Amino acid sequence: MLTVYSPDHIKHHPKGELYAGEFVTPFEMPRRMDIILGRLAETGLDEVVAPEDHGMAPLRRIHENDFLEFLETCWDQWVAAGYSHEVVPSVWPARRMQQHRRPEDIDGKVGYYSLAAETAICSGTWEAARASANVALTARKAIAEGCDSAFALCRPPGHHAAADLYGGYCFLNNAAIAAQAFLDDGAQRVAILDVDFHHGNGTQDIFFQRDDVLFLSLHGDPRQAFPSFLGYEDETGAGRGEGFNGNFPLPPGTNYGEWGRALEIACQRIADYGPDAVVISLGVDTFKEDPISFFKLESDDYRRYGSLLAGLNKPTLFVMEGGYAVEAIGLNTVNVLQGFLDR
Ligand code: Q9C
Ligand code: ZN
Repeated sequence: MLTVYSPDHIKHHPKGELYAGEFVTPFEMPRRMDIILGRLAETGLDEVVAPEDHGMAPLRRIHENDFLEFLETCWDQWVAAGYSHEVVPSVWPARRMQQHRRPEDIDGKVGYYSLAAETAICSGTWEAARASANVALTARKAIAEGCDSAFALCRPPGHHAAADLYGGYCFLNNAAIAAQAFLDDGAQRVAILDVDFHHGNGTQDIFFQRDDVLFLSLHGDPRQAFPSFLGYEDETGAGRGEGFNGNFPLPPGTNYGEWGRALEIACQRIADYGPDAVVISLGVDTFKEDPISFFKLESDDYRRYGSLLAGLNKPTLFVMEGGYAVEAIGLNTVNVLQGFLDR
């Protein structure tokens, strides 16, 4: 399986993440990529290529222009305001405030475009986010040109980013951008299956009113886990999108037995939908040793569900999302790909 990877991810290297009331070394760190690349090499899955630049047009298909301009200029505006540390939001349009006012100062703008405070922006964040989207688009193109599957080794991840919101370590929604590119290239229907521990709130929001993308997500119940305010079972889509969104919120301690049953239901729904391509938002923060999550998957389970995904028998794009048990992230991620290739 072809892997697409860009070393430009390293340009996003915030020093701090606001966690439990203090700034800690971010869980979403550059080293994650080194461990995955190492495991790909060890297993002989070492066909790794650099992305092509796909320009701004495919990003504009998913994200608002003003949001893209904000991401591009945020760091410079922050510095121009006299700030020298990383960009961290501190104010939001809360209930009964004016949701649609556009503040002019950078603190106001950061609050307007963010959904959480853990994700710091540094000088190279925009370049890294763009490279990550190009990784997804290049892997997508490899499938359009005949590959059965491809692995977009994206960093930063994307599934929490909405059309005009960043947060949860995400800036551009790589999976959504790739799914839209499949459609713009002639696909009639695309399914996105999000197996990251966290609900893919951004992807859900982007496609909620559409029937040309089926979005399904297995995740920690939002009653108990980030992103806390989306990912409930009753979110089934709206308008012509009614019935084309599916959430599987699962409780603390969920192991492969329960998780795998939800996955089988999700796979059946995808088979019934009959998509031209499947995009997997591949997070391995479902692992039992993940430091910020509460599922109990073991390393062998990743192989098992990789083969389940192969059973869909569709062109499949894997897009890297989360996974913070860094020493095990290579084994677990590549196990999914190996399980898929072994059938
Ligand atoms: N107490 C992704 O996996 N913080 N993002 C959670 C837990 C944010 C995860 C705090 C987690 C974001 C792509
Ligand atoms: Zn996650």
